Amino acid sequence: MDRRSFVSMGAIATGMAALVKASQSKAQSQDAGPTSADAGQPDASAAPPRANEITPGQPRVHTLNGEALPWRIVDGVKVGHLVAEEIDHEFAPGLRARVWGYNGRTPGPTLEAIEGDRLRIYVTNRLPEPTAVHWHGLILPNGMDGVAGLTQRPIQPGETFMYEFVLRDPGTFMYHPHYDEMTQIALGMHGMFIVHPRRPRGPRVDRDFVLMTHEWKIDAGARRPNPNAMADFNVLTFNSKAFPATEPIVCARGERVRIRIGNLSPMDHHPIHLHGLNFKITATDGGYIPEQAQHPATTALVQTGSTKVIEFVPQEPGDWAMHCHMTHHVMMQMGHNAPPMVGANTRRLDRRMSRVVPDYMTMGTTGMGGMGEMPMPMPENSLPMRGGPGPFSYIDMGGMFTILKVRDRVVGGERDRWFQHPPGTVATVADPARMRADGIDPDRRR
Ligand SMILES: [Cu+2]
Repeated sequence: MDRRSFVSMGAIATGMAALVKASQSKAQSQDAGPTSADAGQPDASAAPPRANEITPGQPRVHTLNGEALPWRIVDGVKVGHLVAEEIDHEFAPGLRARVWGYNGRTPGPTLEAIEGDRLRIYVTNRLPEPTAVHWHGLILPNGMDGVAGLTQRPIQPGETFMYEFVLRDPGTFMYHPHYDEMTQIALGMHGMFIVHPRRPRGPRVDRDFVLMTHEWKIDAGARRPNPNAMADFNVLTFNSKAFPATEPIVCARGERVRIRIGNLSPMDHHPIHLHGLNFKITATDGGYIPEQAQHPATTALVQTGSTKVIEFVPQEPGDWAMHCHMTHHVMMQMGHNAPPMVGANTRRLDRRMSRVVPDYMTMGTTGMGGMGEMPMPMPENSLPMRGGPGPFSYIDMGGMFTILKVRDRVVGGERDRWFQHPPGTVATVADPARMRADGIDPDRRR
């Protein structure tokens, strides 16, 4: 390890209380939920859908930390407008960056429509370079496929293109640029595209969530992500938010819940793991999986360039973790490049360093667990290594992490409340007398 690494670790070690405090106070109040837009008209041939249903029995999707694109109905056509533009985005309190997105957000608004609908989507390019929009997974006329150079000419800055097509197949799709993909997708241009079946398919669900995974390289203090990164992504997000800014998923036990997970990360697949239940993968961006072919799982591998739809009926109430199982994907900016310090004896170094840097302490010699909550100064515009406040202590996962809140009943306000554990159901420190009674030696060393 070189001297600069020590000094930078030392600088980290002297006091980031302000940032931790800010993220704690704002953690649960970020983004007061999606503003679900009126996404069009129901199937006229069926019984009318109820409030918040898009077809009878099918709830509108809930884009966590996001929203749906509003449609205007013109002569039976659903007309929408996407504006590709640079925006100022907050990943979590303490970290903002200039990114690229659609309609002021990343991911862009969720497109939600019904099988058989005719869509007319205007795309205005307010970027400094050309773009094009590809409708990932949809089968449509070749000239509407949005591949610059191959199926259309690029949309120049300032131009507006019109895409028009009929939604042949229901499913969970995505949209993203197909021009300078490396830059534009890395900078946040992507969105989910949900096509509901006109007639119900499979068991009806009570809740239907939309979640786009992504990875970014944002050097501490930088104003923009680095779109040229190929490795060392250091900000991992659900719907472009890092925990604790990720909106929790709230549902009641016994409800059937669907989560549609997409991945347009530049380089990585994300094994998304859920605690407290098992689920079945019911569909991909290629269509529905026949029920006989669905198998139970607790982790869904969402490859880059794909969607996975999972469905489950939670039975056990609680606050359950939902996260990418790649351990670096629940870390934040500071963790990945830290020198390996576990087991190092740094007393002499600490003594010498403290002569020049008061309160100096080398970090990480007993592991990295406590580093996210350390009161340390951070470079401006950066996030701690990971994590956020929890009901028992600091939660030392951040990034691609959120909480599934399963309740007996959903009455409102659950997203801001921690689970109340029934007495006697929380793991805690063992009583030595009880250990002895159970034949366990409390003084055992090895
Ligand atoms: Cu991941």
